[in-house]
Amino acid sequence: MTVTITAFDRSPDGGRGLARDTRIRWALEEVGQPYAVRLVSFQALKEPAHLALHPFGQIPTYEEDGLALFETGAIVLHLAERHAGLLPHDAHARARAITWIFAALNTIEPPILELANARILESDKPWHQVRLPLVEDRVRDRLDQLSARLGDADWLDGAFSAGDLMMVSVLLRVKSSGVLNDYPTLAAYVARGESRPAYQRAFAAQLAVNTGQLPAG
Ligand code: GTB
Repeated sequence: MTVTITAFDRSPDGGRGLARDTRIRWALEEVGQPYAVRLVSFQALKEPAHLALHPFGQIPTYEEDGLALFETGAIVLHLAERHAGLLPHDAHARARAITWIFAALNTIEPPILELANARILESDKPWHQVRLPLVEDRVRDRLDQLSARLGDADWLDGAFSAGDLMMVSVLLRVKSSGVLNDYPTLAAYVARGESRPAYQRAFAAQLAVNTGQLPAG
C-alpha cells in the first residue's frame, strides 16, 4: 500500500510538532506504515488541486490506493482500524478508545485552540487582557477534569491507544503556554507520549523538512 500525506512546506512553528500532520505521522509510525509526504505552500492549499482533496484548504490530507481522506480524527481512526497497535481488540475497550479520540478533538481541543488564537491573534485588541483569563479558565476547567480522570494512570484507558495519541497531540498545543505546569500528571502524560519512539520519529521527520535536513518522506 502506498500512503501519501500532505504537510506544510514551511510550517509556522518551524516543524516543531504543532502542525497537525504530526499526529498522522505519529499514527503511521506507531503502526509501522511507511509513507510519503507531499509538501504544500499556503498558496497551494487554496488551489483547485488541493481543494479537491481537502474542501477547507488545509493540511493534512491522506491518500492511499484509491482513497483520499481529510480531518485528522478520521485519518487516525482509519489507520487504527486497519492496523494493529492503536485500538484494543475487546469491543468495549475499543469503543472507549475511540471515545477518547472524539473527546480530544471535540471537548479538549476547542478551548485550547481558542486560547492559542487569543494569544496569537488578539494580543493587540483593547479587550485582550480582560478576555485572556476567561479563555484560560475554560482550558483549566477541562484540564482539571481530564487530570482527575487520568489520575496516576499512564494512559487514559489501559494500554496506549489512538485515544492517547490524539489527546497527547492536542495537549501539546498548550504546552508552551505554561498552563500544563499546573498539571504535573498531565505534563507527565504528555512527556510519556513524546518519549515514544514512534512520536520521536514523527517529530524528527517533520523537523527535518523544515530545517532542510532530509527529503520529505
Ligand atoms: N480539523 C482539521 C483536522 O483536524 O485535520 C484542522 C486542520 C488544520 O487546522 N490544519 C491547519 C491548516 O492547514 C494546519 S494545523 N491551516 C491552514 C489554513 O487553514 O489555511 C494548525 C496549525 C498550524 C501551525 C501551527 N504552528 O505553527 O504552531 C499550529 C497549528
